[in-house]
Amino acid sequence: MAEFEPYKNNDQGLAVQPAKPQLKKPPLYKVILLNDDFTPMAFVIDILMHFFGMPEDMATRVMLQIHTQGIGVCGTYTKDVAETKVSIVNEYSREHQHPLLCSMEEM
Ligand code: TYC
Repeated sequence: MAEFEPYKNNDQGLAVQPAKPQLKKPPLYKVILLNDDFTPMAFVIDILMHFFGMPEDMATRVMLQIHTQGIGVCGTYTKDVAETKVSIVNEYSREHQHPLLCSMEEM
């Protein structure tokens, strides 16, 4: 067998294709809120500010959009983060006896 010689071209004429990067970007998920007839508007604004980091004016606009169109996006996150937001928001709403529904969708 041929000896391996450091500092020499040891590929014996073989063409070697460089490996493609194996990392794909993780899929993103939209966290959404659904409209209902009972949750107070102020409660929804509070959720958008405190769990989704929106300033009050943006939280108010998003709440009104959900109120008029039925659904709205609170943010986009990786799967684990989206799942955590959904369960924290739903738990918080139940604790306060509101029927507000938070859910997620793959983008
Ligand atoms: N429709 C509710 C009301 O009139 C307000 C509301 C907004 C509820 C957004 C849920 O995701 C929601 N009090």
